[in-house]
Amino acid sequence: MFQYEPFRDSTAYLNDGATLRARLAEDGYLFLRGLLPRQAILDVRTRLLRKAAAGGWVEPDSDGIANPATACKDPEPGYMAVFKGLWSDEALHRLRIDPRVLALFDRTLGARALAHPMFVQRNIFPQSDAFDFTTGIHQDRVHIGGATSYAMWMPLGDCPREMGALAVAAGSHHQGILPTRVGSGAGGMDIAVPIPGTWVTGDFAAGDALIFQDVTVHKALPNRTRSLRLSFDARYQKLTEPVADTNLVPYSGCGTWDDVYRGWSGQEGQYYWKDLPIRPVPLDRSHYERRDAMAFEMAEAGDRAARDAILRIIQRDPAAEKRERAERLLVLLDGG
Ligand SMILES: O=C(O)CCC(=O)C(=O)O
Repeated sequence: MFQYEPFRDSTAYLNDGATLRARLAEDGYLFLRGLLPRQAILDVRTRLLRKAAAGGWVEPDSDGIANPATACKDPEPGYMAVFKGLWSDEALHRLRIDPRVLALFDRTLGARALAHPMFVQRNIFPQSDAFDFTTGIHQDRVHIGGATSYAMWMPLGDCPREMGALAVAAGSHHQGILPTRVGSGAGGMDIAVPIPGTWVTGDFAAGDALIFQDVTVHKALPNRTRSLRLSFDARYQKLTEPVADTNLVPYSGCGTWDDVYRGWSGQEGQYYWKDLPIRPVPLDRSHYERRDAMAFEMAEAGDRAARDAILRIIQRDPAAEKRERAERLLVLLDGG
C-alpha cells in the first residue's frame, strides 16, 4: 500500500527564485497555491465542459458530472474526436504562457524559460469496474527528451485527492533515469525497480500548480468521484538548451498548428516560439526502441502485457514498417 505525506507548500516563496530553485533541486517538485487566478481557470473549465457536454462526455450544466456510458481514453478514436476540440481551445493554450507562469519559470531556472508549444490536456473519466484510466508511475524524460525540462500540472477546477490528484515521489529525481520494462504505465512502460523517495500529494484548488523535474517519479491517484477530471500539463526549460522536435508540434491527432488556430478568435499566443532562438534536436528514441524490441518479443509469444506498448507503436512510431508489424501483433493479441 502507498503512504502519502502532504506536499511541501512553497507558495510563500513565489517571488524568491533562489529558494524555489533550492527546493526544486532538493525535492524534485514545487507545490504552489494560487499561481493563476481561480476565475481564469474556472473560465477555461466552463469552455471545455461545454465542448465535453456537446461530445456526450458530461451531463449538460452539471459542472462536469461524467456520463459513464461514454467513458473513453486517449488514443481511442471516440476520445480523439471530442478531445481535439478541447485541446485546441485558445483560452486553454494561453494559460501555459500566462506572464505569471513564464516569470515564475524565469525566476526558478535563473534564466529565460521556454514553454514547449506541445502540451497535454487530460480528461479522466471516473474509475469503475468497467473502466480505469489512471496514469501509472513514470518519469517524463524518456518521453520529453531534450535537456532538463520541468512539468507544470494544473487541474482545470478544484481537484481533491479523490478526483485523481497528482502524486510525486519527492527526492526520486536524484537517481536519474530509472530502468523500465514493458507494461501498462505511461507510454506502455513501467519502472522496473523499487521507487526511491517519499510519495507526497494533496488537494488542489483551481489555480494551484505542481511543478516537477523530468526525472521526478510521479503518477495520478484514481478518480473516485462521479466527475470528469480535467487538467493540463505543460513543459518548460531553459531557452538556451536543446529541445526535442516532438515538443514543437501539436498533440498527436490534432492536425497542424494552422488547423489548431483556425477556430481562434484572436492571434494572441499563436506561434509565440517562432521568433525565439530555440535549438531543436531529434528526440532520443533509444528508450522507445528498447521498449519496442521487448514488446514485439512478448507480443509474438502472446503476452498481453505488451498490448499498451503495441498500441503506442501503432499511434506514434514514425516507421511504417514497425507500425504494420504492431498492427498484425495487436490482432494476434486480441485473439484474431
Ligand atoms: O494528469 C495525469 O493523470 C498525469 C500527468 C502526468 O503524468 C504528467 O504531467 O507528466
